[in-house]
Amino acid sequence: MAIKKTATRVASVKKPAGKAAAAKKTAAKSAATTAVAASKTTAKQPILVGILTGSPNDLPTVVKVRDTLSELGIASEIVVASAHRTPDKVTAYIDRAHKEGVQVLIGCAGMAAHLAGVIAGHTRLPVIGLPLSGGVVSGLDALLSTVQMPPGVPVATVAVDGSKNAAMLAARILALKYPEINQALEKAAMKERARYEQSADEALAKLTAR
Ligand code: C2R
Repeated sequence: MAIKKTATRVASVKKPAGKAAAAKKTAAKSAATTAVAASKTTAKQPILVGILTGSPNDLPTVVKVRDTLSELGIASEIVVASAHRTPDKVTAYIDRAHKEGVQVLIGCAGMAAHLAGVIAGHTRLPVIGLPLSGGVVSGLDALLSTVQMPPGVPVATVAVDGSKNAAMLAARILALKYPEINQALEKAAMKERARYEQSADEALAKLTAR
């Protein structure tokens, strides 16, 4: 599979209707709308990673997952959907992801972060959990909610706000199947090592000059 060009789709949850009754009435329609909206993009290569996040307010952190995947040549899509607020959208997306060949799912959420766990309950695909900071305990709530899954329903949980590692872990899973992604990871590791060694040399040179 060619993975040179990357593309990312972004689908968001529609704003809830003003009144609760109206919101309930449109719930099923809304779930379908999310799936259709995401499919209308011009992605040229298959989306391999689905990134779900619980709130539009999470996007500044979550977009870094997409960007890291993109640097590795992996196409992904971001969907704003919540296990608490729009559970129908979460399951509708998972169904579509299965049909369209998405291979890894990443659930990102802060506070009472049940999203990744709910995703893992609805799929056999590998699920990565990205706990997000915010709230009164700076992400510890999200970390524990994401990592403490019951036996048999694993969520591979990365650090609080660990966007880069969520992407790198997804890439490592995909690299088992796609040699191009393995090569991209090798290249990224070499680049990172060079950056690290150069910064160490510079820091030590400054100390010597003092
Ligand atoms: P708002 O900023 O929208 O009020 O959300 C979101 O990820 C966000 O970090 C506050 C926080 O609630 C989180 N959230 C969850 C879930 N849905 C939203 N933990 C979920 O389904 O687990």
